[in-house]
Amino acid sequence: MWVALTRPISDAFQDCQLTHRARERIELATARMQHARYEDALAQAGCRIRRLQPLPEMPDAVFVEDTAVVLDEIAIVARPGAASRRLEVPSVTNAIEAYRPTAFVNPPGTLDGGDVLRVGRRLFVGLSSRTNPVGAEMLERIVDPYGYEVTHIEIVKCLHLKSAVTALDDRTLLVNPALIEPSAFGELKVVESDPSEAEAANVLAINDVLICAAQFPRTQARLEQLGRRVISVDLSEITKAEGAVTCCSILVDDRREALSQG
Ligand code: CIR
Repeated sequence: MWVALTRPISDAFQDCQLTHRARERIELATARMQHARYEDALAQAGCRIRRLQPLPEMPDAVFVEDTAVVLDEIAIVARPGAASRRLEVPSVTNAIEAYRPTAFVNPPGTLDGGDVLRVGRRLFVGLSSRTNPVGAEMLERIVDPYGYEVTHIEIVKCLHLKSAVTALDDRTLLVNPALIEPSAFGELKVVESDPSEAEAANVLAINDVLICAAQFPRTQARLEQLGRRVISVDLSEITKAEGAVTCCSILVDDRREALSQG
């Protein structure tokens, strides 16, 4: 059973960090409604939702993805590159300790979970304005005993690696070639997002479903033409905070439930 860790949108959401977007007024009630629909989509895709405590004073706390990377064997507690986001981490650590042994990215390392893309046994790590080489190397050392192949990729045109590329499955990526060079991914199959949709390469694959942001219908149509089942969620207010589909959850394969059910 997949557990999706989520966190309610903060009262201070309007004061979120922005790097590649201009600030726009965020309609908080609408953002919260969109977040609720996002949780519904995760549930429809087969996840059990586990909500973390609200952090009303932490503007970006809804973007839980950046605070931890959960693998089958271990969870890596991140150290967000934006100092304003570091107080989001302790409550996530407490939650994931119930599911996995944990290891930490420590100073001077910084790492945002949005910069870590798992594709089967490979991890692609974005070196971005949030993730520094020390943080990426710390992650690499932590996962080395488990046999993950780690590739570092320089990110300059967008916030995170996963702003530019996400996995559709263990062999196929959705890539925005305007943000990242598809050849960086070697032999993996690449589907390109529609060129008119700059933020469309971030989708969340869970079970046999892709959760996509409704603002990007052309990319969604491409995925549907490939026979993929898509659940589309309007995230227009959340996008104003430079968030996307993967950012709002941490997915944990909860094998304890499988074991307890025999
Ligand atoms: C930030 O700049 O940290 C937030 N406003 C957006 C974080 C989005 N997270 C993600 O893409 N993983």
